[in-house]
Amino acid sequence: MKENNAPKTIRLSEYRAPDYLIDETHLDVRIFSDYTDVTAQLHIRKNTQTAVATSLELVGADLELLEIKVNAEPVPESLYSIADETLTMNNVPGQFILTLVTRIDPKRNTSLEGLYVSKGMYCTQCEAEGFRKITYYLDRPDVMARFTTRIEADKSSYPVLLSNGNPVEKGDLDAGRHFVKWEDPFKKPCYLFALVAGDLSVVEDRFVTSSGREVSLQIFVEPQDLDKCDHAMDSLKRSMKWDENVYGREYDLDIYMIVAVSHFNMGAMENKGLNIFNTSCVLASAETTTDAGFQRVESVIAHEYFHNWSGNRVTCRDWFQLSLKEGFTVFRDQQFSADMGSETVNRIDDVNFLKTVQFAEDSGPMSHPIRPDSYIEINNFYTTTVYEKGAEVVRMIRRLVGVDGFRKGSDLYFERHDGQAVTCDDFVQAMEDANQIDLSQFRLWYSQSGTPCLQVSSEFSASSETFTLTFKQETPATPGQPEKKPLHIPVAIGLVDSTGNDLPLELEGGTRIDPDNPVLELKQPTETFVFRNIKEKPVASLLRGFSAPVRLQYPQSREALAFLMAHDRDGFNRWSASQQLVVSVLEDMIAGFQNNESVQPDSVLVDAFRTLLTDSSLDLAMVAKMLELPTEQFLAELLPKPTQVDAIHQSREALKQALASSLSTEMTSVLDRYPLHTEYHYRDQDVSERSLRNTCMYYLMSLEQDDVVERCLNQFKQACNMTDQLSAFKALVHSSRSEKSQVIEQFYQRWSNESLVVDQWFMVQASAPQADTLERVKELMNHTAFDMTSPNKIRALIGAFCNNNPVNFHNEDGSGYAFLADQIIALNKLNPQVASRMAVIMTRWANFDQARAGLIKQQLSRVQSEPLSPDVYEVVTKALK
Ligand code: 0A1
Ligand code: ZN
Repeated sequence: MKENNAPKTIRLSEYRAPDYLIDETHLDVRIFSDYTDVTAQLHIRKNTQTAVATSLELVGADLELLEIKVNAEPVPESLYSIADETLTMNNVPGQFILTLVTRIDPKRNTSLEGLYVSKGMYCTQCEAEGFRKITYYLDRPDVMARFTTRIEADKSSYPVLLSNGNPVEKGDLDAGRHFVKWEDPFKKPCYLFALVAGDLSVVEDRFVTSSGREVSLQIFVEPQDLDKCDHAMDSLKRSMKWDENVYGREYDLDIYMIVAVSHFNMGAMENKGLNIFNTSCVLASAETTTDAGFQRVESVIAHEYFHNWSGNRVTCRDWFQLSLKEGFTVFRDQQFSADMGSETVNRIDDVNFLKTVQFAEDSGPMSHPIRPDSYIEINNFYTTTVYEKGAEVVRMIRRLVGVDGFRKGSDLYFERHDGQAVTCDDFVQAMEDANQIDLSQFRLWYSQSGTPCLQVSSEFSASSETFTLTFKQETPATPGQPEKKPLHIPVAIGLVDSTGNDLPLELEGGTRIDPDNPVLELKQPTETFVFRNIKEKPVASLLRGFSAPVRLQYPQSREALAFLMAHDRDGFNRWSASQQLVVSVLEDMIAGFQNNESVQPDSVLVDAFRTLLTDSSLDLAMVAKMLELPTEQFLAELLPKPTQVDAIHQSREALKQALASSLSTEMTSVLDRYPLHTEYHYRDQDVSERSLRNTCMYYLMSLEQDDVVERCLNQFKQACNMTDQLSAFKALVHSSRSEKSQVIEQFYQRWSNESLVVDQWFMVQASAPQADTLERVKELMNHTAFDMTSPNKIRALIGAFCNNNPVNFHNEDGSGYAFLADQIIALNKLNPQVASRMAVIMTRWANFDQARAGLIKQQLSRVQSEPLSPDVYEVVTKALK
């Protein structure tokens, strides 16, 4: 671990092409019980395009160098030096074979980068810079080599030995050992290297590509999970087909392997031909996985598969370009999920996430553009900005060039850059070249951070029959960017007449707006659009489908919102109107709370919700979404600062109860209309029914009346699937009913052997609003099922408490902050990546009142006084700047 002597800042402006290239990488990995030896044979050549240096600098971390040879000759110690994670060699030839033997200790590697052991299985994680923990290398994505990998291990403990590409040789060795040799025909950067050794079972299937090649599909899991692979396999086949149909992309190897591991820092990893997945993103069964879990598996399987083209065939030149592969691939997986289910519901979920998490990130001290210009630790930049805002930027390009234009652009991009390591600018250039358009102002979305605020005003003139919309855009200053330029913003709109129809849009001057894609393109700080032939005052529906990642400020009356909620042609904006209506009612209640008055919710909202619950012509999935109250975190992000933690919580609870009591008849009849399913199917209708029933149950449980509690207990006992069981479990545990301790015990007894269900058990308890939750969380950290080396467990218990339990985490006595700081300090040594993710929570101190802000900063300073990993160092230093 590098310690507090201010780790170096890496800058995009200082990018230089590599002086040396590696054409071939031959690895021989010999796994022994106490250590692993890696022999790397690297075919190195000077990069004639750029090279000035005659010394070669390789990077490595936590390695013991046992041997070093150039063209089979040992290198004398005087000709190389090792210092601070580098191996420098002077006077190397223009082309040569470098042989290195390094010894590593995977069993003691708790960082989960490089080669490590998860539940007895060896596996790797090399993105972004984990390969340097395996051997000294040019660990940068613009160095691409062809790899062969020979793995050797004890046969009975590690019968399965996997790496990228195709197996080309295998055999038995002395002393019960065996080996397998793999060859990957595609050159790749080392971050896509992977290796697995374990005792795994496999589920197999096949896929025939559009050109008729047969691909063998294999999912490797622990034997007890064999029955939980069907959904992942099915999702994989649908992803392969979809990428052929929608992007014309075919799979390129004979095998596609997925391995599930329980200890994993992220969701999954797209290593060429050998994806490694967090078990939570691959395993699914009716009994153990919720509908949301099924959805997550489908989208992560798709995401990693799509990387085969957007990431692997065409990769990133440097890590500043991360959004080139991640923004584009998230966009692709979002499109896929939309095509597999409800486009609108998927869009709502994605936007909700963006507005809750990314908007918060972009207004805090870690704010950065989707293409950052500097970093200390690249692992800190796997963010919602790079991923989700990056996807929004790609989505806007598609909106600007149209669906066909976008396909032309992506075809050109893949064709032009296949086998290369390129930049975000190359992607935009391909879109421009394929469509002959100018995206020069649009490029600012890549370099400018912060969420633009879009203020809109409107005016109807009956006499001139015009409707005028004025847009004013402004992006607030962010760290390192005091001045902002106006962005190119596509705003999809409709003007809705009193019967709910969209009016034809014609601007003064005669320009007609395409009725199939009605978009206004903003480029100036202020722009005005005058629509003519508008005979009655319309209701404006703005930013349909959330056409740009901006904060829209357009004050509309509650009646107008209720009208849009019922009539907007755009499903996303129907939902958005319902949320705005709820927020506006909550604002009244919060103000009341602060004056010690109890405010009843406006009848406009109660009536609108009644319609949702009773109108049988409405789409069930949409009804369920619209009835969901915004989370406290969403509200905290949206409402003025300092965040009124308690007022938000109490008012939201009060609103929930008021709605439950005014609409209890309608909600109870939903429970009757959609009784528990006796068989589980993951299909739209069933998912919507469960979602609506459980939402109503959640409202009704807030009243804590005996009949509902009885119903909830029955659902807990009788549910045939995890969605229904967990909903009932959560409603009970978050109530103040005495039955809950028994339910907590029963749930654990039933599921103690299912690690992913135990995660849910931790999560529900950690997010309980009751005042004793922190004590309970501390107790649970001593539970046999808790494991401080497992990121899933840490996220489920510590993460859920700090992220999903605002009233308790932000307790004004500071106990939540002190608890989090203790965990960051402990994790900093074990797993810097996870520690730094936890530290990010503390960067939001400026959003809170002085007392809380002071307490958070005190804890940040306490963390800062420790010897820190670069990961935590960067976050804490930026937070305290
Ligand atoms: N590229 C993967 C995400 C990933 C990133 C970093 C990791 O370890 C530090 C692991 C996975 C994806 O986008 O799915
Ligand atoms: Zn990705």
